[in-house]
Amino acid sequence: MTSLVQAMLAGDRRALSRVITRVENDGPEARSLLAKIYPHTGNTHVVGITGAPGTGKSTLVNSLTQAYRRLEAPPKVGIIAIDPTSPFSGGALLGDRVRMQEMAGDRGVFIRSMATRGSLGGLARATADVALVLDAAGFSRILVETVGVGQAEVDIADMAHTTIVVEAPGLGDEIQAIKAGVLEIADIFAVNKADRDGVNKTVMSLEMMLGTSMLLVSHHGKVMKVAGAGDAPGWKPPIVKTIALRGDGVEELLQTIERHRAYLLQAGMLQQREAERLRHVLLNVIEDDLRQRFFQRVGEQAFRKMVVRLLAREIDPYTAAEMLLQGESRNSR
Ligand SMILES: Nc1nc2c(ncn2[C@@H]2O[C@H](COP(=O)(O)OP(=O)(O)O)[C@@H](O)[C@H]2O)c(=O)[nH]1
Ligand SMILES: [Mg+2]
Repeated sequence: MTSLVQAMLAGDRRALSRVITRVENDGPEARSLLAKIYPHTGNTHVVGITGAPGTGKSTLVNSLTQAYRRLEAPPKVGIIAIDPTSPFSGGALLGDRVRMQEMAGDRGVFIRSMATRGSLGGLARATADVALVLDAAGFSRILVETVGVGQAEVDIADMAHTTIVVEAPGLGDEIQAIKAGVLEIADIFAVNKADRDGVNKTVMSLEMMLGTSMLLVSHHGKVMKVAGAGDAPGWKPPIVKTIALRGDGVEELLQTIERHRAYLLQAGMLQQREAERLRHVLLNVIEDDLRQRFFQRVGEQAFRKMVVRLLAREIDPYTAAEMLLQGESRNSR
């Protein structure tokens, strides 16, 4: 097992695939692998790419990766796709897959798609673990594509150093397409499909929303804080127009990501974000472990019986929880 980790650290791609598979499968072996890997991590920049289905996230990840690989000193780029319709997961149109294959020949690029089954929390943890492996293997930029629906957007913001929210014209009413919650997580907006009618309208509604939320923030006295970027005072999320299909604007997007990274570094915020990220990781693991231990000790059956009693109104949830938890400590003695 140690030699597997060594091979992976030395750049062996097959070893990398195997480590990732084992880590994804969870369990004691995964944990001991991660323990060996962890000291070699902390050198990557995770970029989350989120937005509604069809906005062009996969296409953007594709052209962004190629732009990174064209740099004079190209970083190794890891791609993690959580979107089941992503061409990275094999679920897209033929044209997209052909483009993916071009990239698959590049040894500086590693693509992994994650299964969406299981709990959202479990998926977030698995994604974070895979990112750790890629980090240790020297992938200094990791692009994570997520389905832009619901909780996943927030989860990715917890995990990423830089979050890009992708918008596109023609997704119906602009204001509706730009959900309020998204403003809080976006470090950068990419308005993709700039070859289409209505781009400027989309950009303008974004600017308006950003302006309004900035006004609101200063109205409440926190003048320094602007919208987006979680707690990054002084960073106003830039809006970058792209045509991902042709690669237009993608270099500017890359430069904007790097500028955000430099900004976080300079303001001492990269460290702070990292600490926040790790706080989430640790809490995630603890929550999962507590739940697992609880069921191991109390048993599914006792839990289900208690649900039946709840249903019959024989007992209330708080008393039930107390009883189950007490039973747990009795059994563990
Ligand atoms: N016109 C136009 N179409 C695009 C652009 N980028 C992506 N697309 C197309 O939009 C569709 C959805 O793209 P995809 O990357 O799968 O979106 P995702 O669901 O957000 O990952 C595909 O047919 C792409 O070829 C663009 O810049 N302009
Ligand atoms: Mg996609």
